Amino acid sequence: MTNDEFKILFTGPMGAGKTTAISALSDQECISTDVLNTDIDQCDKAMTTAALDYGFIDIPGGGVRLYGTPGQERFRFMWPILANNAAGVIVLLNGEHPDLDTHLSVFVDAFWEQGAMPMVIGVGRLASEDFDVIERITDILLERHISPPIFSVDVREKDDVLLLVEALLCQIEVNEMGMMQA
Ligand SMILES: Nc1nc2c(ncn2[C@@H]2O[C@H](COP(=O)(O)OP(=O)(O)OP(=O)(O)O)[C@@H](O)[C@H]2O)c(=O)[nH]1
Ligand SMILES: [Mg+2]
Repeated sequence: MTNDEFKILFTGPMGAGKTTAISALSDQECISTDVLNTDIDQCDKAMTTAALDYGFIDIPGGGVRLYGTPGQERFRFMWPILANNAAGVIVLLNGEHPDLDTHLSVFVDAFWEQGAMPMVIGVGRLASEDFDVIERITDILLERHISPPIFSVDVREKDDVLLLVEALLCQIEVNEMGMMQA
């Protein structure tokens, strides 16, 4: 990786839209490891990521490497492997899911344990006036003394995913400037 290349990670539960988000945004053909979904009880969709997703965004003088994790906890061993050298993490959630609060806790805690890296939360499938869910997420995070930016997004929309990445890159840059001054 050059100095102007960042690796960032998309994580979150099954069906939150990690694979969709990376393919919406990538400037190169994505690498996907989706296989037939045998966890229909967890999420009713045809395919699921068994190992990782990979995409790449070109930026002047460098690029952003986009990695996606599997969502199932049984593939959790992949999370720290993929988090290695990541500059930050985007946690995607399904705002309609009944286990939203548990998903938030599981994924935020898992990646915070890797070292307090810059984080952004993207919540999908929210009605535009659904501020209660965002407030609840904010409260759960404040209990952990963290306050990452939280956005309502449609992962199928490139601009929404780009907003998440830009918010994360801003945090990464601020962190790097802080480290240079220290
Ligand atoms: N109708 C609707 N579909 C959505 C919305 N957001 C995401 N989706 C769909 O939800 C699905 C998400 O699937 P994936 O991208 O495979 O999710 P994932 O997070 O990679 O899931 P795993 O790899 O199984 O962990 C896709 O079919 C998206 O098109 C939304 O706001 N509305
Ligand atoms: Mg996937």
